[in-house]
Amino acid sequence: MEKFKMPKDFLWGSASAAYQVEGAYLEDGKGLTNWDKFVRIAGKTFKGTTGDRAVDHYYRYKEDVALMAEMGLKTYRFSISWARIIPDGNGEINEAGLKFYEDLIDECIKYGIEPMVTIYHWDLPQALEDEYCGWESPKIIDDFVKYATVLFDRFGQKVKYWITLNEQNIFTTLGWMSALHPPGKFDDAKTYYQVNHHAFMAHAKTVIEFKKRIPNGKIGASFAYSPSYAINCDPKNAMSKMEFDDLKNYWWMDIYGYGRYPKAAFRYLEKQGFAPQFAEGDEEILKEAASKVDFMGVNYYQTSVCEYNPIDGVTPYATMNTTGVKGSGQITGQPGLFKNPPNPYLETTDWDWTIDPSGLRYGCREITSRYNLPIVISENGLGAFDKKEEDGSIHDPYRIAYLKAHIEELKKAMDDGCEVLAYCTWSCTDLLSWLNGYQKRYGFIYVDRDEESGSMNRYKKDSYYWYKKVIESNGEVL
Ligand code: BGP
Repeated sequence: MEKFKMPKDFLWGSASAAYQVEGAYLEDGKGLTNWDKFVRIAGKTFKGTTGDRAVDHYYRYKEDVALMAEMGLKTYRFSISWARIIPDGNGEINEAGLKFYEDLIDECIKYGIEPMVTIYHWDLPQALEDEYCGWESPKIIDDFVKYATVLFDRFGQKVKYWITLNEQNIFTTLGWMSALHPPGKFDDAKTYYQVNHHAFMAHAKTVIEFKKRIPNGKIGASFAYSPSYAINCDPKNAMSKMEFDDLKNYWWMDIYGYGRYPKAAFRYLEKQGFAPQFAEGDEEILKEAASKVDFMGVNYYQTSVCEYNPIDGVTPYATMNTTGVKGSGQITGQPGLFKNPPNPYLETTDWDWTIDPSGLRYGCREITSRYNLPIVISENGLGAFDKKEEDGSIHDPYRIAYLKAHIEELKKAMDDGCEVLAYCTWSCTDLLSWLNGYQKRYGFIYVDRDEESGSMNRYKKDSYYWYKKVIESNGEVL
């Protein structure tokens, strides 16, 4: 057998999100978003950090894209802020907002970088929150499709790759279960599943609309996938893995891939009184969209260990490590079903995220077996403290080691037969980490700013030069 080689058109990329990089939160007619409001509630983010200025990408996008081009990036995944396009969510279109993204897209294309657009990466026009509680109302479905359609009509000829929703599982879980994201609700399971159903419908109708308008484009959702392992072969722990997968993974991926909820999880929620309500026609729409998606988008950071959790055991509500003090995060779980203890075989980051490169292969294999869909790795990366030396260099061998190990496993997955179209690291420049401030850095490019201020100047880290070689050699030199 010949040694495996990455396909020639493989999309080596990097990803960001509007709120985390752009700044300019009040410029050029942009409406306020749920995040603009949420970060102003005392105690919600690390040291009260906001994305008001973020890393100034709104003004420095040309410099950033030039740096990406020099690195050889084949694709840049970024998100569009709904409130720049339609400031109040469902009213007038703001030409200045469209113009900003058009310029960004053109800048990418100028260098041969394939733009990959995320339609929604968590920043919702606050006006929709005020008008009808945002995702809690089915009204959002048509407003979302309308917004997406504006984007398709304007950018559809230039942008081939589209992602409907970024990590629906995360923004809904943190938004309605643990109050860590807007709208900051706690333990509201009934609303949580209904909110998810609305988000699924918005995704599905958007996919269907997209295919009518841009039949040659590619579209899918990006899911925060945590593949799971049972802690051991005790049958009750094996069962806990099954419960975890149904409720935490397949609940989302089965809708994207099959257009239906996993049966046992749905039954469990029915018994609890939390199952979502369907409107007439929803079932067919979900199925139709699933038959039309082009890929499963995967944001991969870590795997989970599953162990039986007694009914009086740990809950989904626990302290999250947002400070970078190792070991300050707590174990979570679903009473009566599963809990997720640490994996004794694996290291963790300073923010207690498990480092498991082989989990990427494992997850790709699972998706391929279960859904037989191509895969876009839309995020993967290491959040770490970085230090800029006197001479402006940044030595981040830990990030290189992390990415190298993950790419090696990705290649194995592809050699196993998984069709992977793209690999986007999180992130290209340093950026705002939603709850963890600016000290948790992910980029190849260091941005000189901390929680308070900074020059915003860009500096190349060692990993920048390393990824350039990876891309140049199409993954041969790691
Ligand atoms: C994903 C999000 C990204 C990004 C990343 C890193 O969940 O899609 O927006 O933030 O995780 O997470 P964090 O910033 O919490 O370290």
